Amino acid sequence: MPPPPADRYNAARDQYAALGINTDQAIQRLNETAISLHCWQGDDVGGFEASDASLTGSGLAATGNYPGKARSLAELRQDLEQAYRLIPGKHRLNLHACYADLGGRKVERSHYTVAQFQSWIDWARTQGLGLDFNPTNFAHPKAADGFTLAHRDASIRQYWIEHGIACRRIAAEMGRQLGSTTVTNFWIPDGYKDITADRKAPRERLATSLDAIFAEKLDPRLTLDSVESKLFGIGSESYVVGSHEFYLGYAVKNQKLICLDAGHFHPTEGLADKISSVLQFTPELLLHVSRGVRWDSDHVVLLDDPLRAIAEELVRGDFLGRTHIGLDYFDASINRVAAWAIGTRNTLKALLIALLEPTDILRDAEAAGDHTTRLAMMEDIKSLPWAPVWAEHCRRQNTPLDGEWLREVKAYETNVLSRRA
Ligand code: RNT
Ligand code: ZN
Repeated sequence: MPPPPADRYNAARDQYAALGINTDQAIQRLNETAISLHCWQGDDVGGFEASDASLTGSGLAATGNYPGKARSLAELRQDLEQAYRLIPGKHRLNLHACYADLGGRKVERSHYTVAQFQSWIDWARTQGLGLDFNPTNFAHPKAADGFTLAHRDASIRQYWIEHGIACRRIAAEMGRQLGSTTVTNFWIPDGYKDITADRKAPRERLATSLDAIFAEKLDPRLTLDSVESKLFGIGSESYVVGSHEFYLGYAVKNQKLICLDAGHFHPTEGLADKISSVLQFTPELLLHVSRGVRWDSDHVVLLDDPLRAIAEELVRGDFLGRTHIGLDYFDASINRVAAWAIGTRNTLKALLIALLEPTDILRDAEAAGDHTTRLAMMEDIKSLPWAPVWAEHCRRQNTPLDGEWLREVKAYETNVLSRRA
């Protein structure tokens, strides 16, 4: 018979205590850390505007045809409620503008107001969730050629500028009504498939468009703006207007948040190493926790070394208070509720492991120039018993343990998802 869970937690607590780590404090700190779940995992980045526009031209592709995808706002909310039941702690929802509640009417994205998002705000309040927000500069006739804010046609730029302005106002109202700051993240697909003759002019146009969007001063307690770079996309392999250098410069100059997406860099480039650099010069940071695989930047997040390194940096640098953690991936080949649960639980596990790290031992070795001890201890720390602490956290939050939550997903699939023809 294995020891009962409480004994396993107590043994782990004592082992960590001997290293100067208080497991109850780590659980407490983890519980104060919100993850923003991305609504778009629930329906393969579709949204419910009932337009014919597809993801073509956006560089985004959700592959797979696993049954049961949400076909309406009501179904998406139902699936989210199920996902949140599988995740310990209170978290957030990250909405894209294409999830507007249009009530069957046609409203231009440039004319969206809080009216199209009031049902989301009301629902979020009942669920105790904060909201984050994103303008949707894709899946739209005016984005069909893959250019939006950097378009050479001023009228198309103007449309997307107005959409951006509208989204910031909506976000501020979300933040006000829910009493929780909404991060508004700007990502655009603009770029070229092949070798580009003029790399300068589109970047000049993007900077001017962003300046127009951000001209209105909004209360930072209600909404914060972030800008997200990308190395390349499908169809923008050779040139992306909003590169890392572009947005890092823009964010530093204008004191915006930079959004670092783990799938948006060269494959051997780690996001973890960027955190302590950008936070020297930007007020706060948004993370899109994701996993790149070859040319795809959006696989389900695993408890792998890159994720653990990100969490270690956030904790070691005391950056959690200045970092907004969002998820960004979409997999249509597996149960979509499970995809949310797997990625979010892994992100929380990585944070817990980092919160349980006896960092002082590593820093002392480093300061003494004893790099042998630093490396040896880092490796030994990997065997410390974080799993019983995670189980204790799940128990305290009344959330299913590892080995349990999947049964709930399977039951939900049988009772709900499989009935969606
Ligand atoms: C695209 C960016 C962006 C999107 C979402 C849907 O490469 O990562 O964050 O995934 O806006
Ligand atoms: Zn992203």
